[in-house]
Amino acid sequence: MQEDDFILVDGYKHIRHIQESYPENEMLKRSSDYFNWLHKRRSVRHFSNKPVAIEVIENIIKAASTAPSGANKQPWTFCVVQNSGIKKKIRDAAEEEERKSYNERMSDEWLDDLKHLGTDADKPFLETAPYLIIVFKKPYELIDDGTKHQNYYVNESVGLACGFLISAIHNAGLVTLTHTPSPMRFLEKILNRPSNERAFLLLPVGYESAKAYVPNIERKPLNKILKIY
Ligand code: IYR
Repeated sequence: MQEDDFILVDGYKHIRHIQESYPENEMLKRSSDYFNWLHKRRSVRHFSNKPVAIEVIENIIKAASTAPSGANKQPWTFCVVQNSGIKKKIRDAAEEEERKSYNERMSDEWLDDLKHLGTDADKPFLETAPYLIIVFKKPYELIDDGTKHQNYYVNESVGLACGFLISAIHNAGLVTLTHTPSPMRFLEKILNRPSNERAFLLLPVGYESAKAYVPNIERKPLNKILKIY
C-alpha cells in the first residue's frame, strides 16, 4: 500500500476509493440500458422445478449482502430452503395463514385492489421452485453471553438488501416474487431461528415455467413519480 492509500479518521483507517466513471455519452447509454434491463423484471408466480446450482444462489446472496445498512451492522440472515419436506411445511403453514387473510383479515378494498393480479391463498410455487429464500431481519445482535447490541434502520437496511437480491435474481435469468404470508412467525419456528430474528420476506427462486403469465400492468410514467426542484 502506498502512503496516501489511506487516512486516519479519529484513529480509524479510511482506505482510498476510486469510483469508475464514464464519458457523458457512455453514462447516458449505461443508465438507459440499465433501466431497460431492469424494466424487464416481473414478479412471476409460475415456476419450473428445473434445478439451479446452489453456487448461483450463493452469488445472489453475496450480491444482496453488499447493500448499505445502518452503522454497517448488516442486520440480516438469508435462509435458503431446498429440502422438499421443509418446503411442504412452509407451504402448508403459509397457505393456512393466507386462507385466513383472504377470507377474514383483508378488507374489501384490499381484496378489490388485488383482483387484477389474480392472486389467491394457493401457493404452489412454495413447493415447485427449487429454492425458497427467507430473509430474516435482526433488530438486535445476540452475543453468546446473552447481551444484546442494537441495530439501526433495520427495515430500511433489510429492504435495500432485498432489492439488491431481486435484482441479482433477475440478472441470473431466474425469477422470483415477494411473498409475504402474514403473520410470518411460522417461518421462525419451522427454520428454528434464534430469538433475535424476525421473518421479513419470502422469495421463491427458480426458472419460470415453460408457459408463464404475468398481469398486464404498467409502471407509472416518470412525470407521475418525479418532481425536479
Ligand atoms: N400476501 C398475500 C396477499 C397479497 C398482498 C399484496 I399487497 C400483494 O401485492 C399480493 C398479494 C399473497 O401473497 O397472496
